Amino acid sequence: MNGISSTSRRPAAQRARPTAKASARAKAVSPAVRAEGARLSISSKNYSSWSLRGWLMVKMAGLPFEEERVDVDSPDARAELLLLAPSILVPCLTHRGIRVWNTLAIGEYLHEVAPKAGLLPSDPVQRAHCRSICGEMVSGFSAMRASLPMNMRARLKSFKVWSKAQADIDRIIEIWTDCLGTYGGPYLFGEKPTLADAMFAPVASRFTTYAVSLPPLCASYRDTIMAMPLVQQWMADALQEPEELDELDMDF
Ligand SMILES: N[C@@H](CCC(=O)N[C@@H](CS)C(=O)NCC(=O)O)C(=O)O
Repeated sequence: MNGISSTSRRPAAQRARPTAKASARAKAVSPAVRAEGARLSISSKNYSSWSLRGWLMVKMAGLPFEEERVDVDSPDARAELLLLAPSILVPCLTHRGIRVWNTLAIGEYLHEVAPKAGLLPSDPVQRAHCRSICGEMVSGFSAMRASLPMNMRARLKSFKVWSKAQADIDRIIEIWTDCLGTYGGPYLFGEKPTLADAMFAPVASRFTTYAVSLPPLCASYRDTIMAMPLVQQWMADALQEPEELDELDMDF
């Protein structure tokens, strides 16, 4: 076992059926772009927050792709992963012979190949806002990421949030409140999910896992994200995963 597997080998019954929304998203990608199959390397669906972000972005772009599961702890898999992503990190997208790693770069690449998918808002002011909060997610919130690692299966009712993580949470509440108030929800930039929602989806999962106290508007946004069919689809796979990590206090 080399640690890399492809979900395309799953029995048909386990594959998600295309929904009307998925077909609409697929139409946002031109036939030429669709024809040249894409691969996305990801790791654990229960623990890997960056994998979830990248996977949501590719799904939202409507680009057909194969998932490559990578066990980042296996030396063989790490060697193969190095061939896929110079950073040895997941996610990494390969499409038309182009490799893109780093989730923000993947999102920007997808916006280029599927401009009609609405991954970024069409209004330039909103687009700049969206890019800013995506960048903030990628480069910030290290205390929250370290002390509340994503663990989609877990539910902790009385988790003590330490002050530095709470400061990160407060800033996220500020970002969400601002976006939902300005653009009217239910997603951060209005009626359709954008890259920003993919970026913050693992945060919604963490807030659910650790029962983080939120104002009603943000709690409702958290629930909207957790109820998204794509997030539910990912969650169903996460629940099936055999891997368990004892050290919950790591950023994975
Ligand atoms: N900022 C990077 C973060 C990617 C990242 O940290 N990925 C983790 C998984 S969630 C990883 O590949 N870890 C592998 C390792 O540490 O060996 C991105 O945007 O893609």
